[in-house]
Amino acid sequence: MPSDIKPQVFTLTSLNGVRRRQDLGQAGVEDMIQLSDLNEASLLWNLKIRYDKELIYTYTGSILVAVNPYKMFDIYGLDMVKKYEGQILGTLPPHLFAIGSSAYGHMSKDGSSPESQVVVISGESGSGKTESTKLVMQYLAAVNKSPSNLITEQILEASPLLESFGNAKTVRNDNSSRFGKYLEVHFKDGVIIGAKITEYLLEKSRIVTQAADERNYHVFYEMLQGLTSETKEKYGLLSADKYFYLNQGGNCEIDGKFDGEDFQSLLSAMQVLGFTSEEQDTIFRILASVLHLGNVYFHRKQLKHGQEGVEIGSDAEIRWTAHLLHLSPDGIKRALTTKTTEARNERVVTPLSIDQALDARDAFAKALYNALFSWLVSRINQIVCKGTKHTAAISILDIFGFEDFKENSFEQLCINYANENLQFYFNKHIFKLEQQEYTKEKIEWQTINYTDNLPVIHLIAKKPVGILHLLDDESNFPKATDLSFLEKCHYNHALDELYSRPRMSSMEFAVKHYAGQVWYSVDGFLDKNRDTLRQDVVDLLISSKILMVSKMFQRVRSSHETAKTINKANGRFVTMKPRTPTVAARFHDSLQQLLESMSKCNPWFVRCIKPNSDKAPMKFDMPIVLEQLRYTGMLETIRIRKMGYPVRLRFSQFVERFRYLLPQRVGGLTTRGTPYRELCRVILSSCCPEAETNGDYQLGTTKVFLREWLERELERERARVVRAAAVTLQKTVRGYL
Ligand code: AOV
Ligand code: MG
Repeated sequence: MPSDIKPQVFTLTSLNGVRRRQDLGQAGVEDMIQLSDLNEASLLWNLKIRYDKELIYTYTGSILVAVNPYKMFDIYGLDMVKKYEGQILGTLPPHLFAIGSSAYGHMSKDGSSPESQVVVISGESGSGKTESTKLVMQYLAAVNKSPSNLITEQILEASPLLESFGNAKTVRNDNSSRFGKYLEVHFKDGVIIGAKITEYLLEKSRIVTQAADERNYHVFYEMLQGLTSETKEKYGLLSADKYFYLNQGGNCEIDGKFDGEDFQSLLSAMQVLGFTSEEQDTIFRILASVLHLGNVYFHRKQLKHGQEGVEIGSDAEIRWTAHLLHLSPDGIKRALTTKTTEARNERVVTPLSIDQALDARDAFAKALYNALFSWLVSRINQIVCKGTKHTAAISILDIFGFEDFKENSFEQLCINYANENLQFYFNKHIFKLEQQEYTKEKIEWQTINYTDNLPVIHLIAKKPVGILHLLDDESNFPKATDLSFLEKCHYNHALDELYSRPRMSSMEFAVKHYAGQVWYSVDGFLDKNRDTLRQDVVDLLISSKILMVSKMFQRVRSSHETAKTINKANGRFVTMKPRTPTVAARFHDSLQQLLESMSKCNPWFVRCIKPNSDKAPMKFDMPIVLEQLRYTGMLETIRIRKMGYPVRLRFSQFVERFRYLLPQRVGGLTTRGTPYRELCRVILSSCCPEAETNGDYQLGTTKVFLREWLERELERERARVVRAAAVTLQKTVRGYL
């Protein structure tokens, strides 16, 4: 729970009062739109009753609410896959597999062209997004009847592999995703034929620093536990506590995680994905080099002309890095102690101060790890993204959840900004588009209000003075500092009630996010956003005799070069100074692209809830859950799903799908020539006469609007009629034979 959110005054008497009004039974209600008393207490109480009965899933219409049990239940086996396969959502108890099954069913609905689906999984850090993503993927893999199992196996193995490299222990979550992931699973004729992974903003600072009680990326610890002593010797490796980049959190182990065993799983994942032994060797060489670099230290050194420089205190680490990456040791030394720049075709070498040298060392290590991570993602894509054209896709979005630490930096601002966008996407689908459609189609409707978070998105990213734009302006201005950036923020947003400045003169600002207020410390914002990698360092790494390393940095160089702009001025081409886009600009663009691809899909929402802040199994902390229900707008969501008409079909589409339910003659007329709108009414009133009196559907100007239960009823009836017709046909055919 965000630290600034005070536990609400919350008494059980109010809960008991609710219980007396509506009897929720032994196991609560499966779908919260069945709650007759719509208030916070009743939905909280319902989730609690269910959670205590180990029922972690609950519906709000077709939206799945999942409360993290922090304990594995035996509910994800093949028997469950079979049980949920092909079932209409809501027929069986709420489950993640029902979401998988519905997404699959909607993608390949017969009679219509396949439509891509997206499963959007949201929730704060530690609420269960990554676990849910893997379970949905497992479901899709299990029902998919692919002729080759290898590709599905490879897609499945890609998740734990990327987790090793992109997840780490934080104080919120022992397996926290430090990158965002959009997994697109490609289908052709209902069968998995490939996949594509897009990654978003791996947290780089973790490679060189970790807060107390946190760790670096899992893979380092797994490698050190799992490699044989001979192999470790080959890479010059010791135990984790010996490395500065691994021991800053104070504890190199995680309760209940077995790094050595996980290393074996990592190796077998690489095997399944078909990584060659050279590739594996290079991966370990890079990881080992990062660790060696982290132990490099410097001494101050007096140079000629009174200049101050540094010399390296630990030659052994330099030699190991050079040996492992096939680089020149002098080249590495030069890169860590001096800076080479080119001005008017002249090379200028400047000595670094001790702080600059430490920064250069860290930048080197971060560049290596980050390039390795990008390489991994593109290598996996090369393997699983086959050339065959797919007809539709089911995508699963699993990003880093909203977070608020004791100290928050640039990374948290980006993470929380991504979550704001996700919340906006949810609101847009559930409230905005929905109600716009009602108005457009002129159906009777009383507007339901919700908290629109667009003002926060504007505060962070709107041109020209959104916080990230001010940051970009300052980043492109050599004399700017973190303080000048902060002053610009204070100046431009002083009157915005979503923005706060500190009472003392600390280097902070706060943003009131949808999920609570977060204070950001601006120290390091400019450097992190510029994220410049010196050209001489890139050149050095390109000179590596290991082709894979050299190629990784050729890619880095070419991404810098594409950023060069050529301007036509006075009839002449002028090459502008290359300007690499900042981290914020790239992240913003990639988020826009993500939202753009998601907008082409039919969405399914999973709202993960974190039940306590102690990572403790089966502990349901009421104020913590209530806070999440509040900020995700759960009450309003239930209200709109209860009163609204989330299912809508064009009249013709509806008649096409449910024509089997049409009585032969309509009021003495044949169906031919009757308008589609009228046919819809006939089908609905003959099938579900009570639906009309209850207002469970409405006919708009071009579409029919249904409550979810009614669609379910119609689908069931349709399946029954189709089945009966098939049986009759079979009998007739047999009669002829
Ligand atoms: P997150 O993805 O939402 O956080 P995870 O999916 O990593 O959260 O879940 C955190 C931990 O909760 C897992 O490591 C499991 O121990 C446990 N857990 C989650 N879902 C289940 C489940 N369905 N059954 C059993 N245990 C579960 V972050 O990535 O930090 O935002 O950036
Ligand atoms: Mg995660």
